[in-house]
Amino acid sequence: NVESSIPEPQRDAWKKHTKKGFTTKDEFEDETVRHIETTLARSLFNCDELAAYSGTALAFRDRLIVEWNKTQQRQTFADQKRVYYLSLEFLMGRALDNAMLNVGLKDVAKDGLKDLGFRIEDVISQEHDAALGNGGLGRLAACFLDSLATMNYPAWGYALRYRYGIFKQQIIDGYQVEIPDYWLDFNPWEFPRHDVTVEIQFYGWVRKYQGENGKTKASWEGGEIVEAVAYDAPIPGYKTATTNNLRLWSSKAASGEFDFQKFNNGEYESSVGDQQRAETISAVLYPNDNLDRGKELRLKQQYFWCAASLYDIVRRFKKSEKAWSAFPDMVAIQLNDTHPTLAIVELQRILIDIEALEWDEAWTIVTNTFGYTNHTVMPEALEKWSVPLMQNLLPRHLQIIYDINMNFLQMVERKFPKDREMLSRVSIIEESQPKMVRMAYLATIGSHKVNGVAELHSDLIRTTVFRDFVSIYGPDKFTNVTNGITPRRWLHQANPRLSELIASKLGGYEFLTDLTLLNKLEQFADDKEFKKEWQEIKYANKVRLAQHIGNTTGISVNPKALFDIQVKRIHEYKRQQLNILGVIHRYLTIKAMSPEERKKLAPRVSIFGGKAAPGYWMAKTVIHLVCSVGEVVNHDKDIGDLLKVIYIEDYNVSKAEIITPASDISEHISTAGTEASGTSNMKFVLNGGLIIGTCDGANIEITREIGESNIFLFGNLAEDVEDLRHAHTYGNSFTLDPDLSRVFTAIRSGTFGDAARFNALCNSIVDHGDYYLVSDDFSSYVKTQELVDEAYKDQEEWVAKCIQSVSRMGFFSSDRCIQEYADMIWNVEPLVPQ
Ligand code: B1H
Ligand code: IMP
Repeated sequence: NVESSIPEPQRDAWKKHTKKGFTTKDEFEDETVRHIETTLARSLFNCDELAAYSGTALAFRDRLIVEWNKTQQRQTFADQKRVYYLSLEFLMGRALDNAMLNVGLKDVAKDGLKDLGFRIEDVISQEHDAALGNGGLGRLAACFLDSLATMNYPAWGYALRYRYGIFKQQIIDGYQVEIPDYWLDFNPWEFPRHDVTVEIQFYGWVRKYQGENGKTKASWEGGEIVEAVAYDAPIPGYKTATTNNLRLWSSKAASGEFDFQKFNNGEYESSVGDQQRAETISAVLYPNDNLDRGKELRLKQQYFWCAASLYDIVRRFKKSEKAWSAFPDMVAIQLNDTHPTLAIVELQRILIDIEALEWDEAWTIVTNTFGYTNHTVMPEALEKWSVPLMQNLLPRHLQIIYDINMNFLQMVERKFPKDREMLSRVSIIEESQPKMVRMAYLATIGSHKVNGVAELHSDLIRTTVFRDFVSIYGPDKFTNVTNGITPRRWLHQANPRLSELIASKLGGYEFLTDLTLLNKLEQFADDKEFKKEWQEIKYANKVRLAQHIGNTTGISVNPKALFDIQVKRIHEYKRQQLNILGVIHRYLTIKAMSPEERKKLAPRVSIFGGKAAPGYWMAKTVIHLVCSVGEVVNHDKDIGDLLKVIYIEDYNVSKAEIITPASDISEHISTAGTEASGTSNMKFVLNGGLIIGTCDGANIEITREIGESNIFLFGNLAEDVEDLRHAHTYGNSFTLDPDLSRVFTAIRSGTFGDAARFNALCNSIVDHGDYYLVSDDFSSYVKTQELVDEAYKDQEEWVAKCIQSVSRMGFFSSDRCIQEYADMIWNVEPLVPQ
């Protein structure tokens, strides 16, 4: 019963002309030149690298879209349960290289481009990153899309089509400067669907009326309408025909009569004003990682996106003409953090207000449909929305939230009679001034499963934020799915030579879709020849990074030195300050050494990178300190190659693909209990680098998998953090480690300039409670770094550790995560193309 706009007799003609897409070099060149000449109106005489990129991308896009169409058809015919991944962030990075590798035509493109006069690397690097995310949470969503398609799950991603992604970072005189990231000038990867639009309502009021059989009904009326337009991006699976869809919503003014009338009346400015206000909704990604600022526009973004996505999902469900009770058998919606929690309320509203279901029947459908992933326990990141704000913007939703809360609290009261404190603790509404809606509670109450993203994190949420909910619902509602990464992008694409070396030993590339096969590498950890090749590849990757550093900073670094890398968002909990204080300690120690002693040292390059949220003063101070230390150290004749301090500007996905394969040691040193998982830790180990880290997030499981002797762990444990903080605040003495004290003295005396600003950083540790326990972990950090120096001197042993670690990383594939979500939470089956 699948509809088609083409009548049966004409379909054969149609099918005859359906394109299959190129497969040979000749066909590739044909398509590329055609696009350059006709789509782009360029020629032999003015085709630059950007035009070559555009033509190549369009040729691959055509190919993807053939498979995309077939996949959508196949999924429509199969009419089975689909997964919908709702995430405000998808940090996709570049698409062309990924598309080439996934359809298995990179070599064809390489040869074809060579024929046409271009180097494939230069063409690939023309692409602007799709940077619709802040960091780990957004990149996780991107890895999940890759795994979902590769494993043939019928799955959709839903997000916003921000006109501006995460800002571009410039470092000017050692300070971060933010530049808007306008990325849509030429984006061959998206398809505007001007026929797929949804009208989204805001503000207005609720009208109560008598429905059939005398029941009171509610209807949301008035207010204003904004239109959501769909833009689709194809998501190709690796070596499969499955090509899923990422649907991004863009906002524009509804083409209603209201505007038209204003326009007719000559109120041009005001009619344009309405339009601009509408377009503002999807204009920009909020650049905060792990921080909730409670802005009205952000709430508008959330509702706009949730409502458009749900409309689409419900429409698709309705096409199969099943009973509403079958909804959860056809639809699984995963909430990536609390940002899409309004989807729960919106589905309940659709079911009771529009589809006229009874509350309980609707609520059963809703809770069986949603799953919620929590990504943080940091109090400042837990979303809360002010009740007055919500009352104004979404009056009907607020009522529904109150009803959800009342039903929930009545259930709790039955279970724990007279425990009033429990009621106020678990209420969705926080009785503050103003009252606040606690989104994590709403998400938990409205979902059938809640998961954390690493074992420690999942344990922590069960014992802290959701402690009461565990006693209310029982422990089974709360589970763990440890994060993972896609080996296609983070090994094969980023580190092609290592991937090839591994394939040569394992007899093929099957490990890219079954990462546990890496365990067969372990037998080569003592193989001299293999180790030599392994080292050569690492060295070549370091040379590549050294070139990038040279080109962008003008500083030349020795690729033979130990590369020590910390790249991630700048945040106090991630403790880049601990790293730079350790670097200063190293610098002062080298300065105090005799030339003989210096000769015994292993040269090091300390590499930092990452963005600070524009309003996060302390994070920006850390960037400034790193750059200022670099200024001094890198020009100190006593130091030479022994220590270099580098800040890599504008860290993003495509830079990560250069940086990750080049690391000897990387730093994952968050205060224990603060980093929910971390995913770059997995990427670095998978690329043959070792890590120094705290017992936090996924570091713990990485240790369990690769073995304690292959990781440099240090610092206090999560279970001791609270006592240590208490001691800082209420203890009577604060004794600073003498080494750390020496570092502070150097900073405060102006060795690195800007003493006033850096004093504040020192004071946050010495005078203001040292919330992130830098002083508590400093000495064990420094000692562990000395162990790293020692270990690096024995290269034979070091490489053996790296190989052994890589061979044991199979668990951290995002394919394994998706399998766990599919089995434990979504209950969906793959649809394998024939
Ligand atoms: C993570 C966020 C986050 N957790 C709020 N929470 C945001 C919260 O814009 N906001 O309001 C944006 C991002 N991001 C990260 O998720 C964790 O810190 C990492 O430890 C984890 O690896 C990652 C993926 O699970
Ligand atoms: P949706 O599920 O209605 O959003 O459809 C997604 C895509 O699947 C559409 O854009 C179509 O290209 C394709 N599609 C949906 N229904 C059919 C069908 O009945 N036959 C063929 N393709 C379909």
